[in-house]
Parts: sequence; structure tokens; C-alpha cells
Amino acid sequence: MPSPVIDLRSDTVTKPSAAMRRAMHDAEVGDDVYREDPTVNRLQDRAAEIFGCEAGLYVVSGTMGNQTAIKVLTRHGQEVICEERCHIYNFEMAMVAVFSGVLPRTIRAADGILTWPMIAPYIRARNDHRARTGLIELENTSNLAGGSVYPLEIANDIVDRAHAAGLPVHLDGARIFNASVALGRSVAELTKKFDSVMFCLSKGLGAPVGSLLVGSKEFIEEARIVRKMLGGGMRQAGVLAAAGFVALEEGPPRLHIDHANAKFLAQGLAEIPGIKVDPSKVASNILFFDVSGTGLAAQEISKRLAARGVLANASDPQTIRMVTHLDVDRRGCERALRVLREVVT
Ligand code: TLP
Repeated sequence: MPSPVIDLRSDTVTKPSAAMRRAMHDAEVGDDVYREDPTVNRLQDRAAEIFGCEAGLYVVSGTMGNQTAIKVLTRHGQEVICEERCHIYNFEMAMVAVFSGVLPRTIRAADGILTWPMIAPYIRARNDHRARTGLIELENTSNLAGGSVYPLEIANDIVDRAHAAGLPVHLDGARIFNASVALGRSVAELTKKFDSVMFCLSKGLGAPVGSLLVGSKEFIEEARIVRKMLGGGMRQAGVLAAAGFVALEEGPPRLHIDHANAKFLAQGLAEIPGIKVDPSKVASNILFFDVSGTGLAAQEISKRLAARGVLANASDPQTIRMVTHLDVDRRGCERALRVLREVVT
């Protein structure tokens, strides 16, 4: 029997577990646009409880959650300050411009971690010549910066000072549970100062579909309207939310395994000739490694890996990303390392 494919392209690729499928089968449903889906309501209430917020809103995807929050918190013609490699700027189809009519004001920061002194010079209040700042956005963990984690004091300092300047702060917490595990602090602690938080059920937590926005009642009421504008009123969405509920309860306690596997991969990769990676930088479940020393293009390596049953995407001509998750165990990681060594030597 051929070995199963080791899919390290993303933590979005996980398949629903047996418990999730059972919960989906058994889910009580209603029309969620009328707020009558008991399973969606239960998921939203539980998310709000875990994050210590007033309310939650189930959305189709992380992208929908981020873009909904940005729309609620900004006005056309403003700027959003964010890190240069963030998801809202690089992977959300220019929706900040298309939908909210705002301009990303990007700042490059080491490891994707902004600090207040980096942000402060870019904040513009009312001005006759330049667009006003409307929002600050942070990403934790930072995907393109290699799953790096915001130190709590740095994130809190940014939010406190932004508030003092009259600015809201949105958190793209697609992988905030990974940050929570890496720091040993609860997600409520990591996010309590933010005006809005988006987190994904469909990444490391393992659900097939869905993300949540959490925040104040007032913010979530506005977000409901924007979600509807985006076509995100899903009706009997309880069949999906049921899987999300299982992910929210069962996902977080096992994320440390993915972090250990990512570290293990990085340590193994560092020993392969021509590959450059710093295992000490791997803080969660994402790693990027440089393949330029192998003499092969990242795309070519990715193709050769795929032919041998290991999937990992090139993120640029000399870099490959690997993401660990619940459908890849330690043996899978060992095999990925073996195959990679064969492919490049
Ligand atoms: N990230 C995906 C791709 O879009 C790159 C991945 O494979 O990592 N915020 C962050 C930090 C994300 O990494 C992602 C997805 C999203 C938002 C968007 O979530 P979805 O895919 O549910 O819209």
C-alpha cells in the first residue's frame, strides 16, 4: 500500500475528525440570519466566553472576519497601519481597498513584530494634506514572518498607546491559540485590550470551515450587518458550527505537538546540505527555509517532493514553507525530512 501523502502546505488542509463528523450529523439547526441556529449561537457564546468578550460572530473564513472588522472600524479614505508581511495586505485580494476603501500603511519589522516606536511616526491625525490613520492591525502569530509570536507586553503597549491616540486596534488572530500555547498565556489574556479579534477554527484547531470575530456587543452587531453585505449569512450553518465547536474544545490542548514537530523539522532541515534555517526561531507551527544553497529552485524542490508524496509550497524562488498540524505526526515529519534529503542531494 502506498504511504499516505504528508501534506505540509498549510494547517488549513486538515480533514474533520470522526468526532466532528458525528457532531455535524447530530447538529440542531435553524436559520442563522434570523439568529435561530442553536448550534451557531452556542459556538458564538462559547467563543465570547473563552475570549472574555461580550459577543462573537461566526464567519465563513478568516478573510471574511478580518475584512468585516476593518470595514466596521474604519472610514473610506483612511489608512490602516500594518506589518509589511501581514495577511490582510498580502493575501486578502486587495479587499482593504476594494471593500473598505482604506490604504494599507505598511511597516517592515524584524520577525513581523511591530512595536509602538515603529508605528508612532506613521500615525496621522487630522491633516489638510495626508490621509488620516483609522486603524492599527496586528497579526499573532505572524504567518509570513515564520509563525512568530507577539510578546504580550509589546502588543499591550501598542494597543494602550493606540487607544490613547484615539485609534482602534484589530487583531488577526488566525493562529492566536498557537500564540497562547507558545507563551503559556490564555487567549483571553493575549487579546483583552484589542477592539476586535478574528480567530480561525479551520487552521491548527482542525475544523473544516469557519472563523470567529469576538468583541463588544456593539462591534458584533455592526459586524453582523457587514457579514451579510459580504454574503456571509449562512442560514442552517449549525452543521458547520458543530464541527467548529469540537475544534474549539479539542484543538488547543494538542497544539504543542505541532510546535514540537515544527521544531523537529527545522532541526532536521538545518542538517541537510544547502538548506538554511534557524531552528531557534521556530516558535509555533510554521517554518520557512532557504534552499538557495542546494542549487535548485524552490519550485523545483516542491515539485520533486510532491512526486514522492510530500507537499510543501515554495513561497518565493528560494524559500519553502512548511506548516505542521494534526494530520501530520512525528513519523510523517521524519519521512518528509528523508524525502527532502533525497531530493536535494
Ligand atoms: N492563511 C493561509 C493562506 O491564505 C496563506 C495559509 O495557508 O496560511 N490570517 C492569517 C494570518 C492567515 O494565515 C490566513 C490564512 C487568514 C488570515 C485567512 O484565513 P482564510 O483562509 O480562512 O480566509
